[in-house]
This record gives sequence, structure tokens and C-alpha cells, in this order.
Amino acid sequence: MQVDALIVGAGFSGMYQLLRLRDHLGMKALALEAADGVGGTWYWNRYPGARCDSESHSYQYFFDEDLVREWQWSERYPGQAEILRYLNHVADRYALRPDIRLKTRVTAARYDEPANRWLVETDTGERYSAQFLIAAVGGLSAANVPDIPGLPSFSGRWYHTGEWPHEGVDFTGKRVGLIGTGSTGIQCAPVIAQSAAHLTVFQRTANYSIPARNAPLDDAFRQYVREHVDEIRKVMHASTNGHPFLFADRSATATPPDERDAIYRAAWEKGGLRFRAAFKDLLVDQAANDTAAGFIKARIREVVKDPARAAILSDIDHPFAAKRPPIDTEYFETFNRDNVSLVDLRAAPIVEVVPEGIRTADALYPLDIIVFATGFDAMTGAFLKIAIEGRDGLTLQQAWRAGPRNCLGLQVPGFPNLFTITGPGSPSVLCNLPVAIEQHVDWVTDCIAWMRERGATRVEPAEEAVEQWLATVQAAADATLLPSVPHSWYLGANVPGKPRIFMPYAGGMARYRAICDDVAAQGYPGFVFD
Ligand code: FAD
Ligand code: N01
Repeated sequence: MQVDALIVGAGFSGMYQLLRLRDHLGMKALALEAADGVGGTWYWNRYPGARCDSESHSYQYFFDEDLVREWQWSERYPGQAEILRYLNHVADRYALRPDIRLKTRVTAARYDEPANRWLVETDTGERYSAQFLIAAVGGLSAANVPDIPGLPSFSGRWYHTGEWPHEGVDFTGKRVGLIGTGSTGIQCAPVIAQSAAHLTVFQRTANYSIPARNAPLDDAFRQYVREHVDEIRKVMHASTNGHPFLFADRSATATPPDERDAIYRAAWEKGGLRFRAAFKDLLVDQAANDTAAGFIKARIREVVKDPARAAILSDIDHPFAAKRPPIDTEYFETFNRDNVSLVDLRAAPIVEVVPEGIRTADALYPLDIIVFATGFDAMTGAFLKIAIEGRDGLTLQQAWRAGPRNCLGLQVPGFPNLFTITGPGSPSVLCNLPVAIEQHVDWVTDCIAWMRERGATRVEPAEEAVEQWLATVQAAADATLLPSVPHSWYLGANVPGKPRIFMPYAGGMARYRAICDDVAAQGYPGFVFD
């Protein structure tokens, strides 16, 4: 089948890209989606407690103010089912479904240079040809199940949180092992503990977490959102991370300790990701960060009654927010329950899975169910799972062997007319993602429109521009504490053999948007058209 543009994925990114190319540029566009429903992350991640960390009124599309005004979020942070309902509503409201092929995984895409077409293959045996290929495959969509010896021998059931069964999992009366204490593990542990006979949390790296303070939204707040759509959008666009709040313009180290403590306490009570915006220097100054880290560790020791457990949970080896900071609902409180135990894998690592459960260096833990909250082959995994072949037979695997290379996180040299949405080299996972997604999709759409106006048929970044952008991404990361965590997935450290490169652009969404706008306004310097 011949189309103008083929989009891979039908999550937040793919659906909006489809809408823009089809409805605004009048292109024949099609989205191919591996799942049997739209929604991406929110289709796949149905684990107990799955919920957004972005506040609901900011975790939505803003391209249509009517859409913002008509959708009513029920809670401060929407749960998985509500977000999935929202994305299905969007698919219906904009009549996207006729142009989305579900249960269709793209397996290969080859650039045919003489024809200037992408030839795309799927697991359903279909073949497509498109001038433009837009990979909206998600930065957190390739589940990472660690290669633990003996897993196939396990006599119980195991699940990865990112591929959760749609019929749910009944934990009643079961001994459950949970591996992973990132955002996902921290969300699901309290909920699993409520129904399981026993929950054993296997912690490798202790983590910070801030109370979410989730609550139902009242009509007054909904009314406020309806009446202030433009103002909310302006704040999100001006902010470092695309959230609907700005960082306070004060330094943690320059603030007297008593005053600083009062600010942290107020931020702790307010809850959520706003905590890290309490001071402007938490991510750029180790001494400033230490004040936040010390505050949170003290709260953990306050909440967790058993001093030995509290010590394991608060023995955190990295700066606050240098790994993605989770927010939680009663995570640390969960360790006060009688039916919950904590295993410190730093003291005794997992050795193997055996039929009865998990064996660490010093004990066997009998289990009926293992939950892997072990994250994703983030940022590059879903792209590299597709056999993408560009100019002169160059594969994406070869091009990214030493780490992802691209310009503005949008285009890879050697792969003309291929665009990546919120891929490596863009703010993506450091940002409230709908904001990053709308910016990327709009930029791609404008670029294609610009080409069509000028009769250009091909776009690709120049090598020098790519080198410059890689240096910009590295410099932005080096100006922060982010690259200082050796075991962070931002660096690819969670996947054996993955190159250690700090992948997202850490200079902030507002600055990134300004750079991209400037490139477009100047006629796309650094990109070659013909
Ligand atoms: P995805 O939603 O990942 O969608 C990509 C789609 O592409 C998927 O449906 C996938 O099936 C499909 N796909 C991939 N490869 C192929 C292929 N080869 N062929 C066909 N289809 C393919 N972000 C925030 O900003 N705030 C949050 O609070 C937040 N919470 C999160 C919670 C969880 C549990 C997770 C995992 C992520 C969270 N995120 C959050 C990040 C989230 O991924 C983004 O907010 C957003 O949903 C990404 O949308 P997307 O369309 O770019 O990617
Ligand atoms: O994954 P993670 P996640 N043995 O990679 C551990 C988004 N998200 O799914 O730190 C033992 O962060 C690993 O240990 P360590 C958000 O962007 C958002 O939780 O590598 N343990 C870590 O504890 C987030 O950052 C939300 O030492 C192993 C955990 O598994 C991203 O998705 C909710 C192990 C993985 O943590 C990913 O979060 C959920 C092994 N072999 C997710 N391998 C919200 O916004 C890994 N681990 C609400």
C-alpha cells in the first residue's frame, strides 16, 4: 500500500502526528500499532497502581482548547484506565481510527534511495511504501526483563509491569516477589501488598520518593482549568520540564537552614514533582542537592518504623532527582506492614530463579508470582527493535552502535525523511511528555509543510550539525548532576551491552523549543533538502 507518510505507534505521539499530517497537511497518512488498541504506555502498563506522575490538567493535549475544556479529569493524577479512556476519546473525536492499523508491528523499514520511499514490512505480512516515516514508538515501550538464570524454570507466574495482562492478576493468598524500586515498583508495591498474602520487595538501588498527595479534583479547579487554558499552556512552555509550575528562583544553599527546612516541609505536604522545583539549584549543585537528599532520607527514617528496614531504604547512593524521581502513595508506609519484607540486593544479590522462587546469595525466597518492575530498554530500544536500513545499506543498529546520533533528536544522518518523536537527543523523558510530543510533532509537520511549499522531497541532517548537536546534548548534561549516576537508565546502564551515553537533552524544554523554533525560522540550517 502506498501512502505519503507512515507513522509507527498510536500512543500520544503517533495519534497526534497522524492528525496533523492528515487533517492539516491533507496527506495520506497511516499509523501502524502493535497493540490491539490505541494509547501506547497506557494500553500496556496496567499494573496495580499504574498512575501518572504529571498532574492531570497538564498531562493532555493542548492543541485544541475545546478538547482541554470538555475533558473532565477526576483526580490530581489520573490513573491508567482514565488516561486510556482519554486517548480513546481523542481517537474517536478526531476520527483517527480509520487510519490506524492495530495488531500490526513494524518489523523492518528500508530506504529505497532512487525511489525516495521507505519500504516497510510488518509482522502481518503487509508491505507499505511511504515518502516519510515517523517513528512514534515511545521512549519507554520496550520492556526490560533482566536475564536472570533459571527464570524459565520458575513454577509460578511472572509478569513485566509494562506488558501487564489485560484480565489483571489476582494476588489473593499469593506470595509475591517484586523486583525493582523505580517509579513503577514504588507505585505497585503498596497496592499489591493490600491483596497478597506476602510481598517481598527486592531492592537493588534505594530510591527517593515524594508523596504524591493524590486527591479528587473539585469543580472549582476544573473551572479554573477551563478558564485558564492559555495561561496553563504558557507556564508549561516556559518551564524547564513542561510541567504546569516554574522552579522557584532561590538557591538551597543560600537559604538559611530553618527557612529551607520550612520550604521543604511545605513542598513535602504539597507533594508530587513540584518538590524538586522548591529550589533552582538542586540539580546543578551537589551541596544544594545534599540538603534535599538529607531531608527526604530523614522522612523515610521517620515513616519506616523498623530501623533496619529504614536504613536499607534510606541508604541512597545518588543525588536526588538525578534518576527519575518517583512519587508515591504510601510506599514507605508499606514497609510497616506485617505481610511485607524487604531484601537488600546490594548485600546479597539475586543468584538465580529456581522453581520455588528467587535465590539470593544468602537465602531462598519461596514465591508464587514474580513481578518485574525492571523498566525499559529506554529511549533507543523500540527504535532498534525495528530493522531500519537507511542510505547505502546503513542500519540504525550500525549507526547507533556507539550510542544514538541525530540532530535535535529528530533526524538521523543517513536516514532521509525518517523522523523520530521524543527520541534520544531531545528532552523527552526529562519532560512532561505531552508537551514534548506536541512540540516534536508540530516541528515535523511544519518541516514537511515547508518542504512541500518549496518542492523539496527529501530532508536529512548534515554530519556537522549532528556533531554539534551531540556536543550540545553532552554539555547540557555535564552542566547538571544527571550524568553522575552510573546505574541510570538515562545513560543506558540498565541494559547489558548498551553504550553508556547520556541520552536525553537536559538543557530544558523551553530552551530546546527555542532552538528548534530558531532552526525552522532560519530555513533549517543543518538540514539538507533536495
Ligand atoms: P508510547 O505511549 O510508548 O506509544 C508508542 C506506541 O508505539 C506503543 O503503543 C507501541 O505498541 C507502539 N510501537 C512500538 N514499536 C512498534 C512497532 N515496531 N510497530 C508498531 N507499533 C510499535 N510521562 C509523563 O510525562 N508523565 C507521566 O506521569 C508518565 N508516567 C508514565 C508511567 C509509566 C508506567 C510509563 C511506562 C511511562 C510514563 N510516562 C510518563 C512516559 C510515557 O511513555 C509518555 O508520557 C507517553 O505516553 C509517550 O507516548 P508515545 O506515544 O510517545 O509513546
Ligand atoms: O523502571 P526503572 P520503571 N535485579 O528503570 C531494578 C516512567 N514511569 O519502570 O536502580 C534487580 O526506573 C532497578 O534497579 P537499579 C518514568 O520515566 C513513570 O520503574 O538499576 N533489580 C530499578 O530499581 C520511569 O523512570 C511513572 O539498581 C533490577 C528498577 O528495577 C520510567 O518509566 C510510573 C534489575 C527499574 O526502575 C521507568 O520506570 C512508572 C535486576 N536484574 C514509570 N534490573 C509515572 O510517572 C532492574 N532492576 C507514574
